[in-house]
Amino acid sequence: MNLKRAAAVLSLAGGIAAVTAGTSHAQVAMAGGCELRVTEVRALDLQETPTDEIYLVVGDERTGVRTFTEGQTREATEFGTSDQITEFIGPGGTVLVSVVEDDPTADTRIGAFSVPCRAAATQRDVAGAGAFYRVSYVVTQLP
Ligand SMILES: [Ca+2]
Ligand SMILES: [Ca+2]
Repeated sequence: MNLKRAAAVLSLAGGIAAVTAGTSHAQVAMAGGCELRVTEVRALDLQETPTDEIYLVVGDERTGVRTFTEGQTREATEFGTSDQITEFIGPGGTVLVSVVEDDPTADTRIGAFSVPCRAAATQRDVAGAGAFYRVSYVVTQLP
């Protein structure tokens, strides 16, 4: 095989690979990754009385602290900036969301859950240290 022909074959192979990837919806969706946005936090059972001081850790971002009374629901936007409550999830990756109760000395970690790169609008229960929280979130697949 001469070089010119080899180049033509390689080019053809590359073209086929590109078309194959283009027709596979799953691969295209994976390629862009996902955006996770926390939307709402609800206190079903407090860790302390009369209020909890709660912050979230979304990926590598920590939000501000907000107080909760039992049964209270807060929009995630109340916790801080858009950057603090959204996080990029790499293709095939996951992002950890933690619910933490703020204390003067050592904070109380109520629990955490892992969010995969898969389109969803759902909620997860986070229970621990005598407390019970419900976190709602949306995962959007990026183009
Ligand atoms: Ca506290
Ligand atoms: Ca505590």
